[in-house]
Amino acid sequence: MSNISIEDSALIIVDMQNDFMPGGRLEIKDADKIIPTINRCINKFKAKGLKIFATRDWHPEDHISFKERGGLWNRHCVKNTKGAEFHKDLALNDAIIISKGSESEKEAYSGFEGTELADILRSSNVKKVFITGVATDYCVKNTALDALNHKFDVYLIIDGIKGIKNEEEAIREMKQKGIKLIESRNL
Ligand code: VGL
Ligand code: ZN
Repeated sequence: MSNISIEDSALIIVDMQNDFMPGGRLEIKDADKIIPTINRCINKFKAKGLKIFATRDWHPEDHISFKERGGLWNRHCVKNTKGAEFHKDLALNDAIIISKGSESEKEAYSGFEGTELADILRSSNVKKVFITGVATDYCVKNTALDALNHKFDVYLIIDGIKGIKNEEEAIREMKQKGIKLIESRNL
């Protein structure tokens, strides 16, 4: 595949937080291994003066997605805790941070849910979004599908994502719905 133009694009890095990394409260196997790839993507976007967004799960202590509230997950990414911080090796510096899932009673797997992400992208004249991060089968998928709903052209950077358990199926679904797959080396 030839390199594609990223002039009207933004990079969205999903939930690269300590609790989702090996040793974290909701660890995803090998989630830290995609960091060098993501950092290379950051450099490419930065070199072109393009916007970089980093979403983060930013939950209150009693979030509805936690097991003690009948949800699916161990308590994770509680705002202002170490577990909610971005992995230290991620070269985020001037990324725009988008916090989600910060209301106790609302699930928010997508970076577009209850945030200003769509407005900022639109006012920056972004047409294409490139998505990396975790988890492929939850927040990455929901963010990517929401980006499609908001009429952006959506690319999934396939060597820059990691899933919890249904990664293949999630990728198939995204592809079938119109999301394009790209390798970071073709950026
Ligand atoms: C996520 C489970 C719970 C994710 C967030 O970032 O994919 N997964 N909260
Ligand atoms: Zn969460």
